[in-house]
Amino acid sequence: MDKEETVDEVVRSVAETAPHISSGLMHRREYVGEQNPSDEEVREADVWANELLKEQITSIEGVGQFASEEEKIITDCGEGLAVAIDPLDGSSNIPTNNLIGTIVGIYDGELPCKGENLVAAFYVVYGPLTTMMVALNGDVNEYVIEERPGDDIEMYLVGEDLEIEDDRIYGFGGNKNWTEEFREFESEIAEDYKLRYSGALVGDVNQVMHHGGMFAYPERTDASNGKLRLLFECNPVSYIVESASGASSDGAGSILKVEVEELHQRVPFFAGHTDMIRKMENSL
Ligand code: P6P
Repeated sequence: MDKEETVDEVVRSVAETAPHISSGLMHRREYVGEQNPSDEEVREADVWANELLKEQITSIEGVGQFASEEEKIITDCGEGLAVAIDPLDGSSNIPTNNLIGTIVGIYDGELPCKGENLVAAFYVVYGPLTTMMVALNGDVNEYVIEERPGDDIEMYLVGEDLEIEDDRIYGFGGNKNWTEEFREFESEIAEDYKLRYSGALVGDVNQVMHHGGMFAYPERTDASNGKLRLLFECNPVSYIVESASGASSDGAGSILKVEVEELHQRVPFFAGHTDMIRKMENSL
């Protein structure tokens, strides 16, 4: 299988697994009393979704490494591309029935490696619909995933070659511990833009992909690298946003150029309309 075929197989495999994840959350809402490598409480759904996706992805020919936000170490599974996932982004939203998602980055390089090595990235949003936003070969396309009889799925193309052209909304996390500089920046933005913040990166970025605007989870006074993980969240989402003519930043420049020191590294994260990102970089 060549690299393109492997990428297509990873996308298809996660799309086929998505309806199982969505329907299997109901009885897996509770915490299991363990922490993930980022010292966050883990729900049964996090563990289960990770195992489901790991089994699927590591069995694909042409996938050589698998890494997950839920696992301390990288799994070697042959030769080829490296797949890094956040199996259930925003799982704390399950009890309140808010949006959650799955984030996948496909790297052509030895993990942990820079976002510049990404060859594809996509995320699933579990909401009123199950949708998938896929960045591949410079294009960003959105699909609705419909479960069909016999464990089959249909992927309906509902958004083709998406671009972030408007700038109407903003969603900034970590507000209890913002720096003074960021607080000033946010108060300027709040005058002109509509606030949309759900507590799940995939849901908030998906709004930016549709309405235009900016998402941020900046450094905090108690966490200089913010909260979001570079390899599993920020790199794949940045690849998608930049493929849609948007911009990403760690405050200084593209997330995809950030050096990687360790697997679960956190990074201050900004992504969205290019003008808003540049305005932020010039303000902070
Ligand atoms: P807060 C979810 O836990 C997550 O990792 C991202 O999906 C989301 O953007 C962020 O944390 C939310 O953090 O501090 O608002 O709960």
